[in-house]
Amino acid sequence: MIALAARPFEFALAPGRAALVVIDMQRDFIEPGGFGASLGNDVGRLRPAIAPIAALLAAWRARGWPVLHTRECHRSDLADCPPAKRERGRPALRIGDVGPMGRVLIAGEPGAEIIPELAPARGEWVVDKPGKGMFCNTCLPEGLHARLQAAGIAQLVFTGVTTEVCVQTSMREANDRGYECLVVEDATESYFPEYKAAALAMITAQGGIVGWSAPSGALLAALEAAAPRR
Ligand code: TIU
Repeated sequence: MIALAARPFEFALAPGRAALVVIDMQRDFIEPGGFGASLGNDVGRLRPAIAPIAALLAAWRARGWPVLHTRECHRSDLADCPPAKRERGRPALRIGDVGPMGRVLIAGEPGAEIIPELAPARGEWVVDKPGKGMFCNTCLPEGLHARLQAAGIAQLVFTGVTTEVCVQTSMREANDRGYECLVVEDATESYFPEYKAAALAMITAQGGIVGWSAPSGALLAALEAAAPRR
């Protein structure tokens, strides 16, 4: 176990059994003209998470540890997109409409791709999810939980966007399935700094009711000290 100073108290990271989870670092959320922008958001606010996530990806890859990327996206026929989700917020562009990066939030379109800075490497898991949470109707028929269990993964280290929407939803789903969850404070961002702060506070409140949090610097330093690169 690797001891990591975290909130609300120390996190014991299990080498090789902790997957790095990168939530929805897609062009549709981070670049102008995509889904995030269509909801009226300032997409530039998410960019500070990119460099810390890249550093964590390098650390996980150097040790041969599991990495899982998610993408929020839908089938081209929208069969997996509830009408209530498509209409929500009266966006300028709805899911499935044609925008500057192709059809908004549709699998295979340029906007649904992960940004090039954080492109998945060969062998890494890429999970397409129709909802905000990573366990909702993913990796069917057996489901994501069964696949993670089969791979011996017991802990999930969360990064990505946005903190209070897809990161927090996925972390809560994972916590209820028995995973020990850590969110990396500077490797996640929100369009709303106050919602990011509130999400991190509510995750770690009550003795870590949903999980732990720590900055990437502390995590990377703990790994360097305790787990040599391959
Ligand atoms: N709108 C917003 O903050 N987030 C999402 O719709 N999806 C994710 O968080 N990935």
